[in-house]
Amino acid sequence: MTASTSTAEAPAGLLQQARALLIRTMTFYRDDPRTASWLRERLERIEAPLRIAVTGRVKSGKSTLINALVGAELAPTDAEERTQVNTVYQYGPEPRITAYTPHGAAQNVPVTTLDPGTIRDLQRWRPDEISRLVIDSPSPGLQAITLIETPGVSSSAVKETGRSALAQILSEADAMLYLTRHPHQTDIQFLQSAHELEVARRAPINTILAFSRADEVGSGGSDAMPSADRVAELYRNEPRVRSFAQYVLPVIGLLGQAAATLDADDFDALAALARLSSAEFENLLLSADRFVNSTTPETVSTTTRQDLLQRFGRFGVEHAVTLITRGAGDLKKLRSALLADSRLNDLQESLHQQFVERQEALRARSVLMAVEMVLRANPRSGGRQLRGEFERLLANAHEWDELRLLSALRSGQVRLPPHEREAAERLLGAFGNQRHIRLGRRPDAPESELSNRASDALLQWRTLAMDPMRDHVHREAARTVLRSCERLIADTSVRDTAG
Ligand SMILES: Nc1nc2c(ncn2[C@@H]2O[C@H](COP(=O)(O)OP(=O)(O)O)[C@@H](O)[C@H]2O)c(=O)[nH]1
Ligand SMILES: [Mg+2]
Repeated sequence: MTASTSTAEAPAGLLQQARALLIRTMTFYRDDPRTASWLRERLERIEAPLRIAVTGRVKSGKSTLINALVGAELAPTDAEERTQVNTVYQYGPEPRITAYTPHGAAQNVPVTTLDPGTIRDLQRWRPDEISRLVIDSPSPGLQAITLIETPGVSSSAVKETGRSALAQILSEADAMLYLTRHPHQTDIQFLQSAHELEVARRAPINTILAFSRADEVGSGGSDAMPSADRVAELYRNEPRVRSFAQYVLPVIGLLGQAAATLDADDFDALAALARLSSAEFENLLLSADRFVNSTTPETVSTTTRQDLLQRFGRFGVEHAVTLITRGAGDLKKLRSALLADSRLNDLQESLHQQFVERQEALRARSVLMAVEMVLRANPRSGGRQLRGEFERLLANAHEWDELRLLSALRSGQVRLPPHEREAAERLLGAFGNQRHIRLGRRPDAPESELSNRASDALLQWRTLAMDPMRDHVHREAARTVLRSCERLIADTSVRDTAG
């Protein structure tokens, strides 16, 4: 080992090794152009924004939530849509739509602006004509992540895993946001099938489960959200869900979409509605027709009403008006209240914590998954060495164990006394990946201080890992922290020999 391989950021090691293995696999299959170019595409993706698949059954609210996350109304949210087309929303300086056939031929669809109507028309093509749409949008919400809307999960799609368009697109995503209104057998089976590959089983670190349309829980209304929170808490502790999803939370995509697309005209219209008496307002909301065609208040036109109802939904209009009457007196205040109530803020934060901050480990996972798929689909004599390297990397992917343990500590699946838990989280990299942060020291701490601290931690966690009073799960957890300590010490030895 040389000094240049010593880095303070542990996960870089795994990604670099995975990348090197991908390149060797590419070389091994160089006389098979299809496989080689498929692998080259995966290699290039390492530098592109993280790819997150938004999945769930039909009408689970995928398109609506995508709009909320992007901050613009792009995805068509037709209640009746049953598209089989995968739609990729990615950052691009100019609006652009590219349509792909199942054979990979690309066609540019000329557009100057993006709107859900155009995308909807393209999604209606037959799957043998268009299998994928790639939408380039200059929305800032897409700079760090690419969002992929998959066709709705159905029980037949679950049975066809391995061949279906859905399985295909999932194998291309680094992480998954799975939406469900009420977890159903189909959801669980689907999540199970998505974890079929060896890599996926070894690294169940890439799934967030969202209870979507949470305003509709129970009888709906003001107690919907507390109920949704309780349901999420229940599922957070459900072992079957836990083994696939690292994080569970409720979300109201419709309110999030409203918040993300709210403008000054919307605010003025909603403020005018908020000035009505509560009896008048309730009367308006009795039906969509009444709301749209009414002339009270006169300042709000039919088109505006239609537009509000379409983007906010009945619940969204009512909620926004309530927020204004309770003091959300300007556009900014209303937007932030809607963001908070929709839980879009919480979702953004968990996407950031669980996915963006862990992207090296997730990308390593995707790269190894690609290698595994190729080795499985095109077995060849002479591939044994690659297979061996693959197995070794998998066995030593300590970064994934760290992430799994962190999620388990956060969810309460593994419980440690508070002081131990904090120490474990720090050593595992929860507060930052750099060596001095993991060791709880300042950036300018001398090497001797860091190595002493690492040795102390090592001794402490070795004792805990062998403590006969602890059960298997807790000794296993302590062993994972112990491995992290060993790596923090190993770093020192590299630096010592180099210096
Ligand atoms: N009440 C409510 N309705 C929602 C919410 N999210 C989506 N919807 C509605 O549910 C229907 C399906 O939404 P869509 O986003 O198209 O679902 P998809 O089929 O999963 O893409 C649409 O009519 C949406 O307006 C939500 O959070 N609350
Ligand atoms: Mg949709």
